[in-house]
Amino acid sequence: MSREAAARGGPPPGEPATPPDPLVVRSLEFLGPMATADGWRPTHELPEIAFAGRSNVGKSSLLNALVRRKALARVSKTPGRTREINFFKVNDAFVLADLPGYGYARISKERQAEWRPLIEGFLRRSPALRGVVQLLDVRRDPTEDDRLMLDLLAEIGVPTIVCVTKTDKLTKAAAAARVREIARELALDEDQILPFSATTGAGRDDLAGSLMALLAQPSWREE
Ligand SMILES: Nc1nc2c(ncn2[C@@H]2O[C@H](COP(=O)(O)OP(=O)(O)OP(=O)(O)O)[C@@H](O)[C@H]2O)c(=O)[nH]1
Ligand SMILES: [Mg+2]
Repeated sequence: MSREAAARGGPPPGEPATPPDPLVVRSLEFLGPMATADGWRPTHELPEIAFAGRSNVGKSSLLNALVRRKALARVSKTPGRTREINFFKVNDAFVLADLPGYGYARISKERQAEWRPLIEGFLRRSPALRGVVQLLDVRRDPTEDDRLMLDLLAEIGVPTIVCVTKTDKLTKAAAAARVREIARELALDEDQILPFSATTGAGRDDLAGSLMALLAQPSWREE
């Protein structure tokens, strides 16, 4: 907005007002990885938000889009590679945790089940955890692992935001139809699901706004 427009209290007639960015990133720091349920993890006093989803669903890409960095979190062409929980501190105010992806079909059953103790241990024991963003691919039906994960989140009682990724792969109408379908399959309300694309940035500000609102609430663990 120009200085003149600001002085008038708004944009010129006919020009849409740009809403303020809910998350302006001033500083970012990689805090390190947690590799096992009882292993090292960064200690801090800040609230944490974790990002969960099937391998290759786009967790690292979503994190990068959220903080507007090209390569904060590693984006893999080879799914199933991230075996640790990676922690990133934002604005000295909160911490984002990139969880390892689950359910990659081409790794052994044994390694497929590896995610459970690490992710479950983290979710149950991290004192600062304030919420989880659960990612689902807009083009796919939720898998058995997705349901296990959502059941686990519900059982623990952590506030959860469901985000459908890669909406750029479908037309607007097809994406909206898929959101309705996924909501029906998971018995969720349609407006509990946030559409997102790391490629176009669609949904980035909505997600950022939801996260800031979540972070502003008292921890559900202390209720
Ligand atoms: N078109 C499109 N491609 C995407 C989007 N998000 C991620 N991808 C692609 O999907 C692949 C996997 O993305 P990642 O962000 O590495 O997925 P991840 O969930 O972190 O995967 P793991 O770490 O293996 O669990 C990459 O090739 C990305 O470029 C999106 O919004 N649109
Ligand atoms: Mg990743």
